[in-house]
Amino acid sequence: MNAKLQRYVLELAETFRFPEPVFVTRPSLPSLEEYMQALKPAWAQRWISNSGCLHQQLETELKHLLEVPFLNLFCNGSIALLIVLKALGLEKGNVITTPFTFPATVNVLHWCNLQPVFCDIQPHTYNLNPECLEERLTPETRAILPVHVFGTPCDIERIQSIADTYGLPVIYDAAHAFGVRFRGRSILTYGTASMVSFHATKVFTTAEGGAVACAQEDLYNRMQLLKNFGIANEDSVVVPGINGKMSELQAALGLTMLGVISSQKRAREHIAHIYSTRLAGEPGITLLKPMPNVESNFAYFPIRVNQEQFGLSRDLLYEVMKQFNVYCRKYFYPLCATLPWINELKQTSLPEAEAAANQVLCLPLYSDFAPEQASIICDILLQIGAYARRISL
Ligand code: T4K
Repeated sequence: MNAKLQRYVLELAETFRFPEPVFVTRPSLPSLEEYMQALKPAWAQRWISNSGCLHQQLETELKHLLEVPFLNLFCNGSIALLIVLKALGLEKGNVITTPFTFPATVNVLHWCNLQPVFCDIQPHTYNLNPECLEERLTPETRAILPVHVFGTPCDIERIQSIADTYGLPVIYDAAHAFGVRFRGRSILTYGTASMVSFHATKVFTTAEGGAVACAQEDLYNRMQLLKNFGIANEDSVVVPGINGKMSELQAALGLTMLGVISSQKRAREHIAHIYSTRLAGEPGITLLKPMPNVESNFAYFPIRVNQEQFGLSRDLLYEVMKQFNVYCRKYFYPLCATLPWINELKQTSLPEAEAAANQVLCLPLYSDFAPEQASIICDILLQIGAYARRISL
C-alpha cells in the first residue's frame, strides 16, 4: 500500500476503527433457551435424525411459507444440489452454468461427472446472460444450472423459453434466494427444481442445511430415496443413494428461526437502504439496482469498485477495510472457470464475469448489524475514495 494512503488510513482508523471485528455476515440466533425448548420433542422421543417430528414439521412449514408444491430438506445445500442432479438422471454430458458463483455450484457438477460449460453474465445482475446461452448449447448439453446470484432473480422467462425449445431441465441454484419473490410468486416455483441453502451465513439458517423445491412428486420421491442411502424399506435398497439427511438438531434451529424471519428481513432492508442512499452517486462505486417485480431478501450488499473512478482497486479497498476491522468478502473470486480442475477459461471468453470477479465486494449486512455501524462503513468508504482520488493513487 502506498505510504501516503497508509498514513491516512491509520489516521482515519483512530476515529472509525471498529473495536470488534465486523464480518460480512453473522447468523442472527434465537436465545439458547428458545433453542432448547424447540429441541424438547426430539429429546423426549430420543429421535434425533432420520425424518423425526421436527424435520417433518419444518418441511411442512417451509413448504407453506415458500409456497412450493414439494420441498425436501437436506444436510446442506451442496448435497441438496448433488442429489437433485442425480434424481434427474444427470450423470454425464454438459451443463450450462455461470462462472460467477460460489465453488459449490461447479464442484457439484464435477462430483456428478458433468462438464460445466460457462456462459457469461449480465453486468447489471451478475446472473447468467441468456443472450449467450444458445450459442453454448451442443448435442451434449443435458441441463441448465443458473444461479440467482446474491438473491437477484435470473432472467427466468428467457431461460425457460430456451430450455423449452431444446427440452432441457433448468435447475436453479437458489442458495442465496430464500424468501425472494418474482412477479408475485416464490422464486423457488420457477424451473424444474431449485436448491436453497440454510448455511449459517444465509438469511434463514439451520447451521448447515438446505432444501430442494420442485413441482413433481416423482422427483421429490426420488430425492427422498437418494438422500437415505437408496433404502426403500427394510428389505430393499433400490438405488445407490447417499446420506443427505437433515438432523433434528438442525430442524429445531430452523423452527426457531421461522418466527423471526420477517423482522430480520426488515432490519436487513434498513441497512441496505442506508448503504444505497449514502453510496449512491459515489464515483467508481456501482450498486445493484432494484429490479421491477422483485421482492428482495436483502441477503447481500455487493458493490462494484471501478479503480480508475473510485481511486482504489477492489482488492486494495478490501485490504484497507481490514485496517478498520471490517472483513468484507470478495464474492465471487476466484472465478469458477479458473479453478484448476475446471479450467474452462482457455476455451471460453467470459469478459463480464472476469470483470465482476475482480471488482465486486460484499459489504457487511445482517439483521443485527446496527444502522450506525452501516453509516460508519459508508463514512470510511467515502473518505477513503475521496482521499485516493485526491492523491491519485
Ligand atoms: N451455491 C451457492 C451459490 C452458494 O453461495 C453456496 C454457499 C452453495 C451453493 C452451497 O451451499 P451450502 O452447501 O453451503 O449450504 C460462505 C458459506 O459457507 C457458503 O454456504 C456460502 N454459499 C458462501 C457464499 O458463503 P465462506 O467461505 O465465505 O464462509 P465463512 O465461513 O468464511 O463465513 C463468512 C463469514 O460469516 C465469516 O467471515 C464470519 C461469518 N460467520 C460464519 C459462520 C460459519 C459467522 O459469523 N458465524 C458462522 O457460524 O462461504
